[in-house]
Order: sequence, then structure tokens, then C-alpha cells
Amino acid sequence: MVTIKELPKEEYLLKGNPACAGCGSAISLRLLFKALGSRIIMIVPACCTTVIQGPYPYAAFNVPMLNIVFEATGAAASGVVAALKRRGIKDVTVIGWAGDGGTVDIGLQALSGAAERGTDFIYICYDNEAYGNTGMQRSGATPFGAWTTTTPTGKREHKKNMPLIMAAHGIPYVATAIPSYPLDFIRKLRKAKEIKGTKYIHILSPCPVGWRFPHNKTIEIGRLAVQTGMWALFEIENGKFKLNPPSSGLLNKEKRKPVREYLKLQGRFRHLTDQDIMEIQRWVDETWENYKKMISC
Ligand SMILES: Cc1ncc(C[n+]2csc(CCOP(=O)(O)OP(=O)(O)O)c2C)c(N)n1
Ligand code: SF4
Ligand SMILES: [Mg+2]
Repeated sequence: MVTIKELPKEEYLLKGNPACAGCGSAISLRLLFKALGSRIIMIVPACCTTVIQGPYPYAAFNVPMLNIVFEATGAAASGVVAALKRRGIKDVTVIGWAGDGGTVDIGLQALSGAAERGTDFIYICYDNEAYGNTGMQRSGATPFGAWTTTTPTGKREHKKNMPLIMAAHGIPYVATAIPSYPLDFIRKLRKAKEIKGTKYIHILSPCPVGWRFPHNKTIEIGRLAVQTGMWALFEIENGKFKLNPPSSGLLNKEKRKPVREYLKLQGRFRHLTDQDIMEIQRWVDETWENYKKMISC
């Protein structure tokens, strides 16, 4: 079991980095480095993280990283894994770290190829539910109803279920996480590191700027995402689906808070009608009915 006390004191995400205050992605990066240490290579496409990292020689990452084009995380990671193998280096973990746009939209093909080849790496999608770096355009991971600059009256399609798409590749490990539950995230990272093949972790990453909430509410918003069932914490290990706490206690609809409690704290949902909120609630309940079926399979 992971405890806060046993986490290393070393910081590999350095102070003074240009992340927005309260950025869920920066919190997740800090946790990632604490969980896995410095024997990693980060593969990062164009996204907010390339800004958080900053330019050489002032980079805020104290770990090796490779910046690559927007669509190529899976392909570039495959190349780095092959190069390490060729050089006989076995103790370095390759991490693909990309946003939702770079994962569920433009990077899907390269990621799918890497998963199909069973490339031995951990791919992490940090999902702020929009194209943050270019000013908040909608992505395939933007939820129904959310304001973005390209959905000024609210997106009309639901969020793509990327973890299940990755599970359909038959890879050995798929998991979801959120920085509001840090020990769950760290446990999953360490487990993924020990498994051979392609591992996929999808983090919901609250973004104060794009979601329009005060920057001191990141952790609270993330907890509400889980408590309302808008985001579920689960693992799919060798095809077996399992909900993790606290989501494992929320299968019964009565245990989940109404989605309205999560939506009302965010400016991006301010314009929603009662009908829109009912549609989001219906979608969440339907998603959880699917989880029930996946548990009983
Ligand atoms: C082929 C290509 N198209 C568009 C861009 C411009 N671009 C850079 S980052 C970005 C958005 C990235 O969004 P996401 O992957 O969700 O990461 P976030 O910025 O939200 O962290 C876009 C559209 C690009 N670099 N390359
Ligand atoms: S726009 Fe959002 S995801 Fe990007 S750095 Fe700012 S808070 Fe983080
Ligand atoms: Mg994004």
C-alpha cells in the first residue's frame, strides 16, 4: 500500500514553472515524478505540458524528455523503446504523456499502432477536456454541454470513452485516475511500471482556466467529479474490469451525488438548461449501468 509518508522528498517538477495556478496537470506531473523517480524518459507532444516544461536551459523538468509533434506520441515512444532495447538499457521506463486532443483525436492512430505492437511503455492521457494550449477548443473528450471557444453554446456530443477504446486493444493494463485521489494514482503508476507491454492511464485533469473555476478548487472539483460519477476510478487488468475506491462504493445510483453539484461550480456549464443537465445525468447513469455489466462479466 502507498502512503504519503513514504513518497520521496525529491522534486522533479521544479519551482517557478509557468503552469497556471491550480493546474490539475501540473499536480499530476509532480505525482508522476514522485511515483516513478528519475529513471524515466518523457515523450511529450504539443500541449500545455510543453509550456509547463518551459524552454531549455530554463526547463522545469528534472527528468529527460523528448518533445515531438502533436500526433506522434505513440510512434515516438515506440522509437525510444526500441533504442533503449538496442542499447541494452532495461531500467528506464518510457512514458508517453499527452493531452486529450493529442490522445483521443489527433494522436489516436499512433497510440493504437503502439498498443497493437505491444510496445513496452506507459501512455498517460491528462485530460483537461479541451485543447488548452491553443485557447480551449473542443476535443473528443469535451463533455456534453461544455462551453469551449468552438462550442460557444455548449458541445452537443458526449465524451469519447477512451479507456474502453484502449481496453479493446487487449493491452494488459488500463486505468483511470485523478489528482484529487493521489495515492490511487501513484499505486496505479507503480503497478503499470511492473507490467510488460502497453499500459494506458487516463487522468481527468481539472483546469481552472478552461473550466472556469477558482484556482484553489482543483482538488474539490476533482473529488466532485468522482462523487457524482462524472469520472469513475477503475482498472482493467488483463481484460478484467474493477472499480476502485471511492468509485467502487458508488455503483448504486443513490450513493452518487447529482451531477448538478459538479456542474454548478464551473463557468463552462453556466448556460446549461435543466434539460441539458438531465441529459448529462442520464448519460452518467447509463455509463454506470455499463460498468455494472462489465463487473458481472
Ligand atoms: C498538426 C498540428 N495541429 C495543430 C497544432 C496546434 N496545437 C498545439 S497544442 C494544441 C492543443 C493540444 O490540446 P491537448 O492535446 O488537449 O493538450 P492541452 O493543450 O489541453 O494540454 C494544438 C491544437 C499542432 N501543434 N500540430
Ligand atoms: S490551461 Fe489548464 S491545463 Fe493548461 S496549464 Fe492552464 S490550468 Fe493547466
Ligand atoms: Mg487538453
